[in-house]
Amino acid sequence: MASCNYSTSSNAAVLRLLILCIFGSCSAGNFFKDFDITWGDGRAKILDNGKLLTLSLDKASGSGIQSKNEYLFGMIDMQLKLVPGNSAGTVTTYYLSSQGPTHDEIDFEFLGNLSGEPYIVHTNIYTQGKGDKEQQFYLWFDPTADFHTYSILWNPRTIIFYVDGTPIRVFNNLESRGIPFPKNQPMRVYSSLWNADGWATRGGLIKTDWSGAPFTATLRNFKANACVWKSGKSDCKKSSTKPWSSQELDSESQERLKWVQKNYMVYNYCADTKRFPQGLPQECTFNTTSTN
Ligand SMILES: *[C@@H]1O[C@H](CO)[C@@H](O)[C@H](O)[C@H]1NC(C)=O
Ligand SMILES: CC(=O)N[C@H]1CO[C@H](CO)[C@@H](O)[C@@H]1O
Repeated sequence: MASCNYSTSSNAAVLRLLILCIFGSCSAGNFFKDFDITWGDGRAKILDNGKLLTLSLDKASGSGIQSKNEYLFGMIDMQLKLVPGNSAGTVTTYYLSSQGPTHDEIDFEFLGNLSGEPYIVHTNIYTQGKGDKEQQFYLWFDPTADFHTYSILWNPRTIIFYVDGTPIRVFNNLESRGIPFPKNQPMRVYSSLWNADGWATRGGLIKTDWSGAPFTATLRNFKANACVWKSGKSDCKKSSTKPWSSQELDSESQERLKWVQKNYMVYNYCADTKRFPQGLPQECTFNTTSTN
């Protein structure tokens, strides 16, 4: 990230950030600096000098934010602590998206559940306006008990979804085989909490229990090791290679990915032959672990 203009009142905090920035790890996200609250009429709140952000949902409305910057490629991290207790019917989102009818999008959506029942992490990728590439996972921990890091690696070769550094999904660039890949449209980072009880929990069978409202999800430590798109161009120099810009899965990560896909995958569009009676989408013929 290019600059560090924190609007905090504490001199000590400013000094600490300045030192962090000078030594090259200017990564302490500040929601005042990095995000705009875009909807929800006061239901999204930035707290603790910009270190925390809460999204809330009640019967009248949810809430949402979007990043001030647009990015074209990067490693984007956010820590989230999801709606605790009975979160059935609620959806917390964290995603990248460009705009318009042929937009690109890389989605994490967290589908709530009854108390003690597992959340589902729903992922999808849109290229040029077309999605239909859902994969869903359970988590190997309770995502409401603490913060966990959800990351999107996006470079010209691949998109990798990570949970606490463990890859859960890979979508490789297969343009050479005629499959579109998001790589020309800069995207913003979005997050929101909204009611989706028409489909979210057990396919819509379980409705939101509004007696538990307001529902709250908390975000912190946004980090964009990313190329910022400004006035029609990227602030990353072609020649400078960032670690994430060519990152792919090493063999250890591939093993982790296989472990997740074997033990925690709930749904894979590439296995849904009923949904695609004319044949699975083309990218599914290349495998979803190593090559896709
Ligand atoms: C909610 O819990 C039920 C029962 O364990 C499970 O079948 C479902 O996949 C869980 N998650 C969602 C989002 O429905
Ligand atoms: C995760 C995944 O989609 N794996 C598939 C890889 O390809 C083999 C053979 O086509 C499938 O059986 C797996 O399901």
